[in-house]
Amino acid sequence: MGLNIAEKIIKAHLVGGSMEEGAEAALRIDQTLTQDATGTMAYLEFEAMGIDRVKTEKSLAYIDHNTLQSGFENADDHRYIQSVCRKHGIYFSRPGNGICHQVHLERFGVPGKTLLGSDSHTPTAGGLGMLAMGAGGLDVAVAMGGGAYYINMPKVIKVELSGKLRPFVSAKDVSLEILRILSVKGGVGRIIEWGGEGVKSLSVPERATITNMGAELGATTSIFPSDEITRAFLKAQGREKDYSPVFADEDAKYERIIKIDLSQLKPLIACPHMPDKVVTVESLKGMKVDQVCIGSCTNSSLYDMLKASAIIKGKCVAPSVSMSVSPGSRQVLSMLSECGALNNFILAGARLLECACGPCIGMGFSPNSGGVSLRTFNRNFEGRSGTADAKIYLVSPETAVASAITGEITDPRTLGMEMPEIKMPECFKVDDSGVLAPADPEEAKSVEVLRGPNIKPIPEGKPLTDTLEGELTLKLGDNITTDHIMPAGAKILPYRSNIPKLSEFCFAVCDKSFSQRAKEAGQTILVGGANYGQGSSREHAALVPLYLGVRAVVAKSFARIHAANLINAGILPLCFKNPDDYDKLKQGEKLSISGVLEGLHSGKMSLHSESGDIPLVCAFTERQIGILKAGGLLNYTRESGK
Ligand code: MIC
Ligand code: SF4
Repeated sequence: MGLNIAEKIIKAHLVGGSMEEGAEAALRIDQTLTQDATGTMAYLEFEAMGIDRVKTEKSLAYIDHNTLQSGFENADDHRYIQSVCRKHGIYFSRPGNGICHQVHLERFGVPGKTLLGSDSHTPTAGGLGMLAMGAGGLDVAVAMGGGAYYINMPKVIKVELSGKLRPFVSAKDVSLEILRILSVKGGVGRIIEWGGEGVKSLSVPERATITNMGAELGATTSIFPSDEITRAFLKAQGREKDYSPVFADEDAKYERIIKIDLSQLKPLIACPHMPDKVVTVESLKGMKVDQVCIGSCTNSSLYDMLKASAIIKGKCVAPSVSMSVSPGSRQVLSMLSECGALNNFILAGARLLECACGPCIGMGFSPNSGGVSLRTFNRNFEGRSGTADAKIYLVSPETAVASAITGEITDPRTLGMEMPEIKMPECFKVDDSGVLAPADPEEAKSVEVLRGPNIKPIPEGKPLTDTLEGELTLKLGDNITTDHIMPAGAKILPYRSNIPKLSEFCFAVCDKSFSQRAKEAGQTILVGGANYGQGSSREHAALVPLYLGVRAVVAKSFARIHAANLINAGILPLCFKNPDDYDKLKQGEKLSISGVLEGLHSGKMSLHSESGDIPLVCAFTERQIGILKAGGLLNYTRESGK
């Protein structure tokens, strides 16, 4: 029987486990990436493992999230990461060099290889035909040390594209269309494989926009074939040698095939506060807009910037709108500047931000109170922009610029202009001086790791006991994101390497008193709804609850990366056997879970509540049971030497 793309790459990297559906597969990881907001923790964990030099083909550390530097903390963390990289064999992408996913696509991604990144949008590199997955920092640290990465063998959905996008409709609209079809839960336990005749009309950066937002579907990853278009992109980046074809066999099997005719798509928009609340742009026509942002790892390629620049050329940003542009990389910025396209933004009155995540993670440029902000980004979770009551809408660069010009939500097809033809250069400007190579192994011995005072010890999990007791200090609803659990933003992100300080903000979006109450309770059992922990890969959303005494989370279902992070931290993720039992529990009551040690194996435990006993279920692999019993992956790795 033929194989699909995902199966082919998994098969070539399988070092343990099995490829049978639902079974655990252990994968060899060729490349890793970290960014600074998750990187400090990942490198502290790597150091704690006591390995001298990374064992991957290439590992990179990018500085792109915490770049505001309103105090010493971020700058200290950057220096720490730079020195760790030099010492342990990791390439260091300097602040200003660009957003990790954009730079990785341009300069380092290789078709057919595996990439593990401590950021949920790592699947962006799937646009190149790479099997690229997001994970918590500890999993990435283990992979850097040569350890396998474990996934539950996902089902593979194929999206078959036909036709060609019409003017003013773009790859972002394809991302939004699949979110409309599948929802933010639709990709859980699945890989999304893109194929069909329509892929031939999509460039690598357009494909990357689509694989990037597979993270919002909850998918393990998303992937395109590697074909002549991939070869042309790599050639234009001066690295045709990295090309190899990657494609599915004719008779490959899929769980399901979804068909999308690109020529039928219209400009789409995701409404507050979920990326799957998708409607047509024309249906919101005329709504007043306060802010427009172009950039983020979803839409900051040269192609996106050139399109936006060509539309705004000779026009002005409406007086009521504040518009920002953040090119995705130094390569994009420098090419925009050389060809004059940057000037169109400047003359139009847009504000130029650095090549970094910026407003996407609330690092500056927060909207006004109650403001309507149109962003070419991938997430519009409540409060993420830094303004609690802002309304964030996700759109394509075309829709963003059209709306910036008119001051209201505008379907770009109604601007009354022809879509200008975008000529992509035959060769990108290649200058890798923003990426510093590590010291050679001999020299590395004398490299000193520079630690600032903001770096505090990592909380350690406790070995599991047969009975767990805790107060239900917080009862949460469906689709709780990691931005709810551990908010980000300019004020909080500087404490990513200081868990005690970070803990003050845990769940602050839902309940400001949680942190204090959890500390007072000593031990907590949290209760959540469906898709608990969706969104980012930040392991802080597990480490901080661990620090605050959370021993278990009982929910209707979990998002993949967060469930893995909870296990790695030694916190039990358990599901209701009957989802309706969720309604029986009350915030503030005392809970206990019995039969824990046996239940890890049998998959059954019992939750004792004021309204009686509630059956719980779980399905852990032997390795996960070992991790949980040891009180987390760090303890487990130390104990077992794995
Ligand atoms: C995000 O987009 O939410 C982030 C910030 O990039 C996170 C990582 C983090 O929280 O540091 C992610 O996507 O994993
Ligand atoms: Fe950065 Fe936003 Fe992309 Fe996360 S989603 S990596 S914050 S640009």
